[in-house]
Amino acid sequence: MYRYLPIRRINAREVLDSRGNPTVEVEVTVGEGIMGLNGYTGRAMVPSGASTGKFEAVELRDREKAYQGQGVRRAVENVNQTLADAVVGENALNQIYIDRLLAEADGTANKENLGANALLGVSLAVARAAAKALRLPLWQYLGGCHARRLPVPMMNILNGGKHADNTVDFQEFMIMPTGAPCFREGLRMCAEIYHSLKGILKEKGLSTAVGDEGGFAPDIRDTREALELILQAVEQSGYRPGQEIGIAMDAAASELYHPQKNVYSFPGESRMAGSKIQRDTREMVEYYRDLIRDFPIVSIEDGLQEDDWEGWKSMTAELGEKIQLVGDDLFVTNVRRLRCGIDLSVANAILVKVNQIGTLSEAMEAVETAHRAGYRAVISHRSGETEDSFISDLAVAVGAGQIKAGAPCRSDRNAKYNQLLRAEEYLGAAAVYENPFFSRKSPESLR
Ligand code: 2PG
Ligand code: MG
Repeated sequence: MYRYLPIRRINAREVLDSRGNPTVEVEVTVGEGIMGLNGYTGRAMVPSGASTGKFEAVELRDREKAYQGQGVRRAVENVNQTLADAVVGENALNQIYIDRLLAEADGTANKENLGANALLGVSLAVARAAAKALRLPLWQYLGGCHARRLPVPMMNILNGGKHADNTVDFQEFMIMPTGAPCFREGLRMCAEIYHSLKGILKEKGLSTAVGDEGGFAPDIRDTREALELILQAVEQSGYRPGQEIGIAMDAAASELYHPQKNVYSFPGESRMAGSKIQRDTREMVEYYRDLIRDFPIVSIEDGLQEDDWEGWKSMTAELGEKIQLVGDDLFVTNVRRLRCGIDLSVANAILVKVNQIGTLSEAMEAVETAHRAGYRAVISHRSGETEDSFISDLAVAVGAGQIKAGAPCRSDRNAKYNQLLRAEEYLGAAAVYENPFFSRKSPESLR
């Protein structure tokens, strides 16, 4: 029988994220009985990026004195008033319709009116409340009875770029336990490698301070040195690079790009070398080609900047058969931009960040669109996170097969991994964990 689970009450508040910045937390109560009796409350917290793509949905900040302008009181008010008016009384089980109502209440394409942070808090909390009312784990509610795939972690153990104050120019260096037999073992391998890396850095007299996502942030020469240190850590932990552990990078190239000169600058590498180092688009692609030749790299995210469709096209033609090319700032979890990329044969995977688009349904639609075109989807955290582990449930629900959730350090990151441990245990023998690159086909060959 068709079931109607009305949203009874919505309440938002300002809380703190992992960087000490305010963010939106929303509680949604649903229930068929008289409010407070048969009610179920779902809660969600909104993450926040530092290297944000310019096409992302807008995060509303107060720009007042409190929190040096970073307050989200207006977004909180928008939840408590406008968005509550829009969805209270509506059926929480109809997530797509709820999300549409939220987007309509905002009325803009990029959610700048009420704020994507306001909309997302409600959208996620509605799903949580619905799952609770049905007494289902969130991943099972979102993904149904066939959801069973645990993602391979894309674990960032060395930080640079906008996420740290060191000389590493690329933002993230990640390990992927592609050869692990299950998620739990993969997580263990990554944590061991993380600790080995710490020992190696210490031994070399390098800093073991961490960046925003918990990865180490030493002052080292360049990308090659970062990759060598990681390989050393992998081997010291007793694992074979390339077989059990693959390497992924997020260049976050939009942050390095200078539109006036049409080049990518490498300020850290320049500082260490004592001379100015920059690369144009062609040189960037050649740089990646050489790195892929010399290191077991399986995935590069945002290798070029967010506006360079032509550059991306030739990078994909050159490297797309060899490795995964992930569009983050390029696609911003936006189906319109993703479709454009698919038409142009640009990239072969999308990074999915729920707050880049502002509602759960739109993020799920992005995954669906990617999969239908033979693209992969990587579910991702933001550099500013909270204890909310929604993305872990989402990764299992959509069978993404990959999750980017930072280092095994700091509870905001481990909350994601710990939730996946629970999901794997709950699934038992039904759980699936596989190398996502095992049956890799280029987008062309799939069309
Ligand atoms: C990225 C993300 C997450 P941020 O670029 O992929 O790692 O960083 O949240 O700062 O955009
Ligand atoms: Mg990125």
